[in-house]
This record gives sequence, C-alpha cells and structure tokens, in this order.
Amino acid sequence: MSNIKYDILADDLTKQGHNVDKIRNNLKKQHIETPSWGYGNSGTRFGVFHQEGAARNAAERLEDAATVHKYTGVSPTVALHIPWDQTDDWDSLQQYAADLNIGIGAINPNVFQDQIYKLGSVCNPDSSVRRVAIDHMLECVDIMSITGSQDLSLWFADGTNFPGQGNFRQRKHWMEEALREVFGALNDNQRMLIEYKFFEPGFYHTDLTDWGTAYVMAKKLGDKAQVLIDLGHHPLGINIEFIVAYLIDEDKLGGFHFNCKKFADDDLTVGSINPQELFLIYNELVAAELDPEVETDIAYMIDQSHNLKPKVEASLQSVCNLQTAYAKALIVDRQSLAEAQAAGEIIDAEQILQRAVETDVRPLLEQVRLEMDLDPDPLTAYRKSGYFERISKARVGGESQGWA
Ligand code: PSV
Ligand code: MN
Repeated sequence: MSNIKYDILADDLTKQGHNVDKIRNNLKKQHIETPSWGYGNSGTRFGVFHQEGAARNAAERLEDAATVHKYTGVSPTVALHIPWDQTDDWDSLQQYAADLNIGIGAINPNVFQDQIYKLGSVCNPDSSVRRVAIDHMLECVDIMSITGSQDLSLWFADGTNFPGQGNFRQRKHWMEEALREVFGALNDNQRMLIEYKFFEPGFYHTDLTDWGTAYVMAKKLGDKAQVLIDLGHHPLGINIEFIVAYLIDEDKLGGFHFNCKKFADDDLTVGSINPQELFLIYNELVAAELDPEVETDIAYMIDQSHNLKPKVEASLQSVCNLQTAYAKALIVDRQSLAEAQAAGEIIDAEQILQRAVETDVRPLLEQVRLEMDLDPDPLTAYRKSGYFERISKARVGGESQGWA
C-alpha cells in the first residue's frame, strides 16, 4: 500500500540528513512494558470503581497485555506485582504468557499494602516487620529466577507523617541494610531498580524521596543497582529530562515508570497533558542512544492504573503516545543542534527542537506498523476486534486477585 504522506515526510527527513531506514528500524525495536496492575480494578484512596471486563487474575492480565502487544507490536512484556499476581505454578503462568506471545518482565514486590506495613516496611521501627519485607523481596528474586525476569523493581511507601516520628539517619541505615541483603541475592543477569517518590503516603518525609537518595543507595550497592524514574513522583516544576541525562551519564538510569503528573502521583495517560516534557525526556534518551560513547540498558515501563478510561484502550493510547515521543526525538536534527549550542544560538537550538515537535509523525508510525504487519491505527483496530465485548461477557463475577 502506498503511503503518500509517509513518502513526503521521508523525503523531507532525508533532505535534513536523516537515515529514514534507521529511524524506522529504531521505532520497530522500541519496547514498552505494560503493568499487570493496569488491567485489573483499582482506585484512588477515595474508592474503587469497578469496570466491565476488568482482569480478575494474573492470567487475564496477561491476556490484556498480550492484546496491547498484538495491536502495537512494541509491548512484548508485562510487569508483575507480587502478591497481586502470585501463583503457585510459575511454570504454567510463564508458559501461558509465551503462548500469548509475550514475556514476563519486571517483578515488583509489594511491601506497602499489608496491615503490618502501616509504619513502613524496610524502615519500620519493628525489626520483625523489616524481616518480613526483606523476605518478601527475596522471594521475588526467586520468582525472577523462574520467570527469567531481569529487573527487580522496588518502590517503598516508607516515610513519616509527623515531625519526630522517625529517626532519619537510623531509617537510612535500615534502608541500606535491606537493599544490601536483597542485592546480594541477585544473580549476574538480574538487577535492582530503585524507585523514588517525593511524597505519599509519607507526607512529612519519604525515605527515598528523590533521584539523589535513590542514586546514593544504587551507588553504594554496585553496578547491578540503578535508579527508576517514575514520571509522577516529582515535585512540580522539576526538570525530569535533566535527571534523565544526569543518571545516564552516571550509568545509573535503569528504568522508567511512565505516566503523567498534574499535581502528584497521578495515573494520567503518559503524554496527555505535557507531551512537550515527554518529548524532551525522549530527546535526552535518543541523544544518549546515538552517542557511541554511551551504553544504556533502560527498562521502559508504564505505571498507570486507569479507573475512568477502559483499561486496554488506555494502555494502547499510552503506548502510542510513547511511540510518538520517540519518533519526534528521532527526527531532531542533532548536528545542527550541536552547532547551535556551540555557537550559543539559543533561538536556533530551540527552533530545531520545535521543528521536530511540530512535525506530524503519524505517517511515519503508520508506515512502521504496516511494515510490522500491523494495522496502522491500533486503537481503532482493537475497537473493531470485539475483544472488549468478549472480556465483558466472560469476566463476570468470581474472585478478584489484586488490590481491589
Ligand atoms: C507507587 O506510587 C508506584 O509508582 C510504585 O511503582 C508501585 O509499585 C506502583 O505505583 C503500583 O502501586
Ligand atoms: Mn511507579
């Protein structure tokens, strides 16, 4: 099928000095992991809203993740959350994933939900609670060895809500002790991703509050520990793309949790409110990708739990937004940008980025999908497929395994 809009764009990009075949290849190799918890019922702290067709167990969550991959071609793995996705037969679950043409990605321990964690997990003043939390993470490392997962993705709700509630330095030591023990259990193919969060549920302080605190832990532990950036976990006004560049340069950027922040830890669709910020983040990622001096191994994961949008559609939309941001970053004229930066030509430098941002990359993405034997419009193709109608009929009643 001839794609005239693509031909015009490809011509224009070639004239700018781009290798369009390479750009299309990069887009085909993009890998966005979706979260199992994005397919089940979830809520805000004010309540849980149940959705038709929401996945009730790990197998159904895999089916939804596989559906997102089927229509996008770039989301071949799914992150699991334990115990939400716990099973007594990991081999079968893994086989089921393989049958669905996807793999199991990052393993996320849950050390925040049980009643014992009311005052925290690894920084809990009660040593027996700290032990339970560490044992749970060690169990997750065992699960990784069965599933072949590379990433142990850690987030701690640990923090305090009132002045005087905790001893900051003591808690820092407990955090380090716990991470060190778990780190020691990782094999050579496994790594630890350390996520930080500015606040919530600790509103006075959070033990891993920003990239710096996560970085210090990762640095102390060693190469197999890296930092995970969740876009929703920063104070307002922070320059996330700068953090991205900085951590890449220190070889400490291990992964992303994509979502979109308006005020705090929102589960908004990535790129829905601030596509410019997402582009600027991808601009740093692509700059590093193209730099022969830089080596990265970054896990690109979505962390969104949609309560209002239909879940599979929201995942498709999110993956497509990430494809758009990547495509725009790939078409930045880097040579001219470097020249403008060196010459102190601020307006020109900004204009070069804007030119990429304002380019309609849809024909490029459509072409890439056609070449991958996919429908050029994943969302519409999914809607026409009848999948939602099928799961809505099939997933009625029964126990829900998960947080809601
Ligand atoms: C916490 O806000 C977080 O971002 C962590 O990554 C959790 O694992 C995830 O959300 C799901 O609750
Ligand atoms: Mn997260």
